[in-house]
Amino acid sequence: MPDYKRHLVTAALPYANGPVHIGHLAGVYVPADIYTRYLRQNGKDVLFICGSDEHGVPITLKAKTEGITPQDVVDRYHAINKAAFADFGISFDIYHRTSAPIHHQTASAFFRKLYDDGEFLEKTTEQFFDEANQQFLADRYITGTCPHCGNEKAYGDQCEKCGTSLSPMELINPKSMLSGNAPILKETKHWFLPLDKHEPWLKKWILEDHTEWRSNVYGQCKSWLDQGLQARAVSRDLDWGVPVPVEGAEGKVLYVWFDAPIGYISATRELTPDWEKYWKSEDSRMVHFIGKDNIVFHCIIFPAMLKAHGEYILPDNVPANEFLNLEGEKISTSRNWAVWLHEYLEEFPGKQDVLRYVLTANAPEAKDNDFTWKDFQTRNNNELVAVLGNFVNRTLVLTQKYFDGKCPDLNELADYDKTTLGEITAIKTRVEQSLESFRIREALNEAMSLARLGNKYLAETEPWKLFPTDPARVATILHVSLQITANLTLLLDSFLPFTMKQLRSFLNIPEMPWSTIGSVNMIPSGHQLEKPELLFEKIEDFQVDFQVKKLLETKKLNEAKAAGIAPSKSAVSYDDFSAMDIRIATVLEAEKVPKTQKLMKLKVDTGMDIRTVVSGIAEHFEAKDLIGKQVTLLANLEPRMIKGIESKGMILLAEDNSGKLIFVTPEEAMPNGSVVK
Ligand code: B3M
Ligand code: ZN
Repeated sequence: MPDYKRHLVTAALPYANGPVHIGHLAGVYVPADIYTRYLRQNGKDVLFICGSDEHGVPITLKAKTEGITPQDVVDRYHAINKAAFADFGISFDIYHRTSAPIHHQTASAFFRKLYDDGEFLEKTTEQFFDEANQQFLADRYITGTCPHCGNEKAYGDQCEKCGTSLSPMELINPKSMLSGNAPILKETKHWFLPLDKHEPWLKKWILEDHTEWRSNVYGQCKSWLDQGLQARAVSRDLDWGVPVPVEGAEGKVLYVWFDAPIGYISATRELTPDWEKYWKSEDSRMVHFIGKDNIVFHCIIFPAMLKAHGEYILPDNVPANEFLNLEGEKISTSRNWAVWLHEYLEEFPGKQDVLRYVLTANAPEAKDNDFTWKDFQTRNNNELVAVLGNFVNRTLVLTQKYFDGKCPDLNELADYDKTTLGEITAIKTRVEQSLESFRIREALNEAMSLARLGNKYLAETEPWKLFPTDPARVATILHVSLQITANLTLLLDSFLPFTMKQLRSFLNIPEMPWSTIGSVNMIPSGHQLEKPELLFEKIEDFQVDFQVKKLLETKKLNEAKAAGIAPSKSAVSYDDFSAMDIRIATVLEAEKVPKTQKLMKLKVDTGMDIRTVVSGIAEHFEAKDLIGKQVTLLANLEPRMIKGIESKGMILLAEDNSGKLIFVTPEEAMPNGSVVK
């Protein structure tokens, strides 16, 4: 890369409509954090920018289902997600939010400049409108059948099944998410960004000048550009968002995908008065880390906006990851099919680096990948514990044992020692090459190769066998092993920041710059080490079995939900249950209650008494069919007056999800008054 003076690393702004999960971490935040930490290790001037995306229909829909305001929704999830990222060591310089006044102001001014410069088209078009709610139906307010794959639950902006981006008009059988009704068409005015006008330079910029972009990113851009770009609406008829700063635009806000990427700019403004240096000078380099569903917005639409504005730099690279699945299925917030970060931390306290490691080692860089708990356990036990942890622990424990925790002298170097130490620089170069071309999982594998090398070195030199006969040789072996360990703290720092910090404290060494790697004198002879502890511990079968069981329960619950089965109620005490007096009784007489649709008056023999019960079953049964029937009765329910009749007790019925009712009747005739328990 040319020598840039400063770096702007952005990570996609997650919608503040739910908590973040492992898919988010693996797709965007862990790789972005690794890359940024690497730049910082190299002494680069870098800003790492992120925040909550707080506008858009996902937020207002969530508010509506919960009966709270959109601001309540974003306040809640902004706080949760900000904390979750901090807990996992995602080292943002700022985690901002798009509901902040400085963002509204920045986005508004940006729009206004494009408007004043004549960069928009103004068009009146017909849009779907919900008459019952008197509201236009933007984006996710509308669902229908996807014209490409037949998915009946496609949204107005995208089909999540086949990934196609859609416009509401393309949906077959469109329905309002608000009323469930078919919408009508109504005219409304909006502003459009004429992407077709930008197509020629975008083609050159991406297809010719950025052939180094990842093939998934390049390929998606090429397919958009080959199809020909069209003008895109950048405003919506909604009441939540940044108001369109134009006279006569009441009730209209900026499209969320217009304001959200400007969120990177407003966050930088909030962070530093020097923000323009990062955004507006050619010797700054901008990199966007995103998920694959955001490619078009970051590679085509936002660059077109930036270019139209005229003062800003464009991204130099957009490393987009594919998706991470969980145990073979797409991660889904609504189906609760996810590993939530806050839950992970409760169940695996202190093991942030294990998750960072597994998500990086298995990162969905070139294709969708699967996270399984078995793989999580295997990677922890076979790689972190058995390779990295084992090498470091043996080195530190043997140094304590033989040399009182002081780095021993380097005596004569054998060829094997020299080739082993010589490998460090080669590994450093390979890690650099991988990181600089955003092959993060490959970089981790390269960095780990030094731990594997160290492990092999100890296994082959066997210092524990030599000590009685050749302590000078053991001193050299441990000296070499300590230099390898010190180099590991640098190579792995961006991947496993918590563990490497801990390891530095065991080694009693400060943070050092990346350029130190390869030095074989990071720990001088005689340097006093601290008492070590284990860096990693084994993950046992019961721990992963518990996680898998939790997912199976989720699956069962989702199936029940899909089948329309009522959700379970909260637990009651045994005493509450046994307080209910449930009896077998026989119907003696039955008649419909006059002037009602549903009510049936029954006279029943409970064995204890003959009593009247009013039951809402008249639409389901004929009175004459009930005489002589044995039923189950909640006998001690407080009596109630229903249509002037005193009803004592309640007859129990089973109801399926279509509303069909049947009596709960004993399998064989039972004496009236028999207790059900
Ligand atoms: N909030 C979409 C998403 O979370 C969107 C990203 C905005 S980045 C400017 O996938
Ligand atoms: Zn589809």
